[in-house]
Amino acid sequence: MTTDIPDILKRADRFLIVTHVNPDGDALGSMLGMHLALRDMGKKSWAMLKDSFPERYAFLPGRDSVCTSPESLNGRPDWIVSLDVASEGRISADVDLIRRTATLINIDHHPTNNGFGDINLIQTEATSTAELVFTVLRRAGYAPSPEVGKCLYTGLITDTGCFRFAGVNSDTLRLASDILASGFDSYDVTRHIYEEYPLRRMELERLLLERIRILLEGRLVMSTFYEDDFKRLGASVSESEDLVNRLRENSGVEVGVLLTQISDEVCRASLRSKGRVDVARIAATLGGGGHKNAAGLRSTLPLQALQAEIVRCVADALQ
Ligand SMILES: [Mn+2]
Repeated sequence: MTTDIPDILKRADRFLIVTHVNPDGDALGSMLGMHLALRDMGKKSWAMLKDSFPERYAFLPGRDSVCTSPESLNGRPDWIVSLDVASEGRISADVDLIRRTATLINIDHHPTNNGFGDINLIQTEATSTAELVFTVLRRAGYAPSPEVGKCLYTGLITDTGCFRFAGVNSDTLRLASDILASGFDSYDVTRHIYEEYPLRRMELERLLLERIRILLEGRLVMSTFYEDDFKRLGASVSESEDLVNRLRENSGVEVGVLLTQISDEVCRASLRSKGRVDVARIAATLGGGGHKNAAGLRSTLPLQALQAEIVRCVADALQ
């Protein structure tokens, strides 16, 4: 069996495309970009997502063709393509049954990815999984439609903070240029992502700033959301997705941490750094993962205990 991914995309048929729980722009853009491209190539392709599709990315082409459960697939995939997923348990789809007969291709850029696929393409230098999707599609002889371009561009700009985050280099911009050449309006993408927030997001931002705690002599900034905030504002946790970046914007701050109490039992923490602190390592010690400058975790520790653990880890890392 060949393990050359472009060759498989070219020759094989019947693909199921999946991504990670709590999907972000790279997850959704990569999934839909791959899915629509395979359909353009005349393949049978399904995209499956158990999470509800975030409103912020509802403009993405192909969103209406996303299935939510294996029962709704009208056929059996031979291949599962997992995109932007760091570990198998984080796939947002019930793939266990399909996995028994299908081959799993794992395409990702998280350094914590353990290579859980039967075939793995893990490139940690890539700033987004969307770039890897674009590259394998191009090697398979596919030139992106404007719809596919839009999806992949979404992944690229959201994972790089519009080309702002660490790791952006000439390859990133070259790929962005090639993706834009597919012929869609780039402002149509950025406007939907950054200038169409519901007003309730501003309320979330107000709470975020009201509750900041400046710790470790200004090198760590934390804030907290509670389950009740989302209920009261009619917002979803995913709408607070990138507010954590606000916490590391000030001079002297090395790490920003946003804690979210999702339920009585589960807290989520998003960690961002902008220098020497490797937050992926901190997240990993608490059961999560991610990148050096952006990581996350879910924990069953009580909020106060989780917060204390994180402060201790950041203090250690700053030593
Ligand atoms: Mn990503």
